[in-house]
Order: sequence, then C-alpha cells, then structure tokens
Amino acid sequence: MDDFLWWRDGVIYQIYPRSFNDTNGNGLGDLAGITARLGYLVELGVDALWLSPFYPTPDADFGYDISNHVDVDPRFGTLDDFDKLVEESHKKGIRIILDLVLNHVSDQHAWFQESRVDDTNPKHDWFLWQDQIPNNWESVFGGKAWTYDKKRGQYYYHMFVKEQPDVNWRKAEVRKAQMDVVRFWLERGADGFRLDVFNVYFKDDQLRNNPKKFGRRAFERQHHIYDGDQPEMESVLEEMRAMLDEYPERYAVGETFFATREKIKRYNRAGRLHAAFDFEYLWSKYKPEKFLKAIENWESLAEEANIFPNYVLSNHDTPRPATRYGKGEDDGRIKIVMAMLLTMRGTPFLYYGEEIGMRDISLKRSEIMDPPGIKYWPFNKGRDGCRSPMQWDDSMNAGFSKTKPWLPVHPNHKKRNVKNQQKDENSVFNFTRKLIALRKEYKTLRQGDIIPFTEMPKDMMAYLRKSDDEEILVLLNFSKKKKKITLPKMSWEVLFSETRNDISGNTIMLSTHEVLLLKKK
Ligand code: TEU
Repeated sequence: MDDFLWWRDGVIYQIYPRSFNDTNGNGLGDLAGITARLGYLVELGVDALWLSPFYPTPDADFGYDISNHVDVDPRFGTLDDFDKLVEESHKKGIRIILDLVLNHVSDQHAWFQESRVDDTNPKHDWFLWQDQIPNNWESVFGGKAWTYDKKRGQYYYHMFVKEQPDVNWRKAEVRKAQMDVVRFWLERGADGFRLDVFNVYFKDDQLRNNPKKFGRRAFERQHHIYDGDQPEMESVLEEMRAMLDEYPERYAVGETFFATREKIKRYNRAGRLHAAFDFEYLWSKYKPEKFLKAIENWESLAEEANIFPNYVLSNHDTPRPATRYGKGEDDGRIKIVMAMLLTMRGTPFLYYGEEIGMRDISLKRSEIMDPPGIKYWPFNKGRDGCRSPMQWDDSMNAGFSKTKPWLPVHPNHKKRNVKNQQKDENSVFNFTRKLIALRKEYKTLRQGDIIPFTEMPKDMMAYLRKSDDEEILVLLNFSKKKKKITLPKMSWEVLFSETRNDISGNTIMLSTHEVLLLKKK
C-alpha cells in the first residue's frame, strides 16, 4: 500500500448538483456551477467528486428517476458542460464519480413509454409486467410495489415510487443497454461510479411472497429475500468490473440496500466491487463507544471481504451530522465527528456543506417536495432538509443563485457561509481543510492500523494510528466537560490542535470538545 490510490487514500466529496451552485439563473445548481467552484474544492483538498444524478429527470424522486441515462438535464447543462467539468477537474487532479441508477428508470423514459403500449412491442418485457398483483411486495416509499397501467392493462413493479418502474435485468437486451450506459460515461471520462441500490436489480424469477416480520412501516414488515439479492447479480458485477478494468484506476462503490455482512462480502469479493458503504457509523449515536463498535465491525468486515473501509457521516438521504449531533449553532460536536471521520483508516466521504457545518432546513408541510416526506408527514419529513442550497456567502440566496432557489436556503447563511469561514482561522472549514491536508501528508493517517484505547473516561475517544515507522495518537473529547488523560509513556509532539503548540508531561487536561493529534517523537 505504498502509492496514493485516489479512491482509497483520497477524500471523496459528494455533490447534490441541483443544490451546489446555480450559474444559469434557474434556481437549480448546474454542472457549470460545479466547474466554477473547482478552485474552492482544491482549497478544501478533496480528491474526487461524487455527483448525484444530473441526467434528464421529471423529478418524481429528484434525479433518481431518470428519463435518459446518457444525457444531461437541460436545467443542469449539456454534455459539453459535463466534458468541461471532467477536463477541468482532471487538470486539478480531481476525479469524477457518477451516480449510476440502473435498477429503475423514470416512467417517462423511452423504454417504459414503448413497453407500456401493448404486450407485443419490441420492449414489451423490458419491465416487470403482470396481469394481476402476483405477491405481497411493497414499495420503499409506501404502498404496493405493483401499479396498474391503464394503457397496457397490466400491473408493473416499482420498488420506489410508481414513477420509477424497475427494469427487467433478466432480458439480455436490457442488460446490454445498461452496460452501454456504463461504457458511455467511461468513454466520456468518468473515473468511477456509485451504484444506486444495485443489489435489487434482480428479483425472484417466481415472484414469491416475502416472509413477514415485525416492523413499523409495511415495507419493514417483510424479510426482503425475494425482491432483491438474487444470484444473477454476481455476474453483472463481474461484467461491470471487467469493463472498469479496461481503463486505468476506475472505481465502483455499491450502495447495498439493506446491507448485511454477508451481502457486502458477496458483492465485494475479487472481480466485483471495489468498495461498499457502511451506514452503522453514519447512524451511530453521539457516543464514543457506539462509534468504536461501528469501526470495529467495519474493520473486521473489511478484512474478511478484503476491501478498504470507507466512512460517511451523511448523504442526500439522511439528516446532516450537524443536525443530528449539533446543539444550536455551536460547532464543538461537529469538529469532533469531522476529526474522527478524517482520521479513520478508511476513505472519508464528505457531503457538500458538511465542511462548513451546514444544518438541515426545516420546512412547512406545504413546502415538502420529497415523496416519502409527502407520504409519511409528520412521522417522516422526507429528505429535503439536507438538500438545501450550498451557503457560499451572506448575500441573498447565499450566493447560490440569483433567483429563488428550488429549496429555501438556511436562514443561518448570513453567518454560516464559505466566505466567512475562509476568513476565520477557527471555522469548521479551516479545521476540515487542515485535517485533510494532514491526511494527505501522513500516510499513517490514511493507511496505518487503527488501535482504539479502551480504558478511557466517559465521553472520551482515543485511538492510535500506527504504521512501521510512525505513531499518531488521536484524542477526541466528545463532551463539554474537561477530561484528564494520561498518555502512554513516550514523548509526543503536537501534530494538530486549535489551541496548543506543545504539551508537557504525560498527563494532560482536554478542554470542551477538544481535538488533539499527537505524533510520537
Ligand atoms: O436510496 C435507496 C435507499 O436506501 C433510500 O431510498 C432510503 O430507503 C430512503 O432514503 C429512506 O428515506 C437510493 C438513493 O440514494 C435515493 O436518493 C433514491 O431515492 C433511491 O435510491 C431510489 O433511487
């Protein structure tokens, strides 16, 4: 593990394009907007961008319902804009990861439009059509997974909203057409892919009922053994991987739906995916022992699966860490989890705005756009909260757009914005930037072993990052209370601190939410 391999050793930054930067004045971010901010991303120090979908979409699931997989939605730009973004990013050493949504398409996609006409057209079996509802399968976003189409006079299957029909991956032509999509973007310079719910591409060929289990929502009251994770998936991953391997240093990370240890091992073995997400860490409570448990589980699983772990604190489907863990506008806890994320043995993923501690917006019921939010309000308010416009400055619309943005900007943008934080040495932005730079400088922080200290006072987390020739101790005070810590009896120097230049003796007092990195002399 000597060389810097971008997807393993780098920091990956997720952008939700419609919320990042609007340059064409339609209230939605666009690809040119990302290109315009590459300087900022270089300053932050990230190595790759994962772009959530920017393909043509009727927005039933805000981009995850795609009506053409090989184009750019005109609201977000053109294929030329995509080429420019790739070219400019590559010049700056930044890789581009695309979101591949191949389980379903939009009901406006030409394939579905053709398929629904009758049961004899050339694409009649490109989707899962049935005369009657054949089983108890439920949709993730509520309601039956089978919807009647009047035109065709049959039911079709959709795991997500009814505007997202699932394609029939068993059909050879479908499989080929999907692989052509992958090839299209590889040829256009994409460095990698995030595979949206890839493990549900295939469903049981006999469409059997899922067994029941105890749960809250209908979807959760079933064991999902027949509407996903079928053996056919393995050869698709192998085919995809072989295609990726025709190009240098390409990468695929899977969003394993209902991930289990077994599934991750199965889909990530040699010749399949490079990486998988682990959401135990993301969903951890703000407690060192919970995070440590998630780290321990992920470490052992990654070892068994022979993959490199990665760590995520949020994405476009979850509330932001600052919302889940933060208290008001205080950033103490945000710095703790950010420091933890950036000193893990595992590739860190940052979600746009996390580097300035953005909080979720809260919306009135009438403002909700996200389908699960509309359906389940007030039990589930949907995912709009974490998708608000990036806060660039204190101007109107936070410097995101000249017009009213598609979602409101957070009112805290007057203070909490990139421009202010760049000027403030103690901001979350500068804190994050410095830690990313340290991660780049010290191989031990990227690849060294992680050894947690188990005998720690309550709310204290400490771990050693260790390689043959270097040891770095990470100390994180999760609480507001001061913590007295006795360090291992060696000489230490300060590698990172917001307040200290040196330490004397082996007993130190950590202040409120202090982050301290020490290097063995
Ligand atoms: O997510 C799949 C998934 O796990 C979520 O739908 C999850 O169940 C939901 O966020 C809980 O509210 C992927 C995408 O990340 C998501 O944005 C899409 O909506 C979904 O697939 C369909 O493409």
